[in-house]
Amino acid sequence: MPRLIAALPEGPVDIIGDIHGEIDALDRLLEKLGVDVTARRATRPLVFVGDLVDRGPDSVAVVQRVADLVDAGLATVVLGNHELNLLQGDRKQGNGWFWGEGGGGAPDHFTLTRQGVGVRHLFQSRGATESERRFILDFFRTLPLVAQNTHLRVVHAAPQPDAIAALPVEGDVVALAAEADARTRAALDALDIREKARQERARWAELRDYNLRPTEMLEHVALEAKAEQSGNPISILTSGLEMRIDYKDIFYAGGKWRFVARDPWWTQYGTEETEPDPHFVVVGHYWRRRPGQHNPDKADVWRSERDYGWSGPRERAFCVDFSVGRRFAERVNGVHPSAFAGGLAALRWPEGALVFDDRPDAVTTGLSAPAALRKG
Ligand SMILES: [Mn+2]
Repeated sequence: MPRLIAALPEGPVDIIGDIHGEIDALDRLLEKLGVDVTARRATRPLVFVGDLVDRGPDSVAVVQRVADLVDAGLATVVLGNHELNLLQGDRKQGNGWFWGEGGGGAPDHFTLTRQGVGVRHLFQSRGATESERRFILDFFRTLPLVAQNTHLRVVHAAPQPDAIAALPVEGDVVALAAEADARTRAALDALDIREKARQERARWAELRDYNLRPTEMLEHVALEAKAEQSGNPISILTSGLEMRIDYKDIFYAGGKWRFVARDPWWTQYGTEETEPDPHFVVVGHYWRRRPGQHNPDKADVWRSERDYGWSGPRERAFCVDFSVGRRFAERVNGVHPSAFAGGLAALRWPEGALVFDDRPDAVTTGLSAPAALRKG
């Protein structure tokens, strides 16, 4: 069984954001970082924050590339929610490639909104073969949930101390998540919340129809979603914390109407009154936008006071996911690659420089690294 908390080297590392099947972006970024894929050489260790797969053109190639780097001793990868979905056998929007094009039931579609109308499109992703599926699952089963050293902690979504403390040294992530979910379901059943949530969903076509926006707040759906998330340390680490939202803010995402949204833990990160977390923390998952690309939609949650800056009162939290996973939709919209809003980023630690696959120059994140790590 894999160790769930991996040790990172204490020196410089490059931390790479969510890739979502964008193999060309990954290869360009690796070249910029001085990684020679063929010779299996890198200038410094790499850390991947997870969400290697789904939505983009070739998730199989991305997993193969990253697995090669791990095999060569050059990289550490933490598990993201998209990897966890595949380990759990969960068919989700954007992961139909895993079951093979045309071989896994219904074709995998997504919905774009144009002038208030949902328009369906097919994902353009290469399908996996049977042997590729086995290889991918075998690789994902080896991945930890946390990677850290004295000063730096990397998880995919929320680095909640209680969730990390709840992890055994080694364990099967799928089994641990199932045990936690069973406990949560029993607690919700004792309050009859699951049955009431089921009835609420049934009134609204299981919440799947974009054109059927519920005209009421579904309180039990919200309660259930929040409890399922916060009762499961694996879910917290891989897909963050959730909070109930007001009815006016309900939104459609991932093929469903949503009554909870991502809880912005990073705005308070590092302010614990007792034993403050000593780590700087780097995550992915939050679809951060590059400056000038913000829009008022609800998925746009991660903002920083300065462009490319760190978050929280002590500026210790950083999201390195700059939404390269939006490129599949940008292509459908006819956006030229030179104008992609989303980019694949690497954060160079401890310098705090941010390198993009599609930008010539690195930008600074204004990181004030621990004194012990600073030169001079
Ligand atoms: Mn994610």
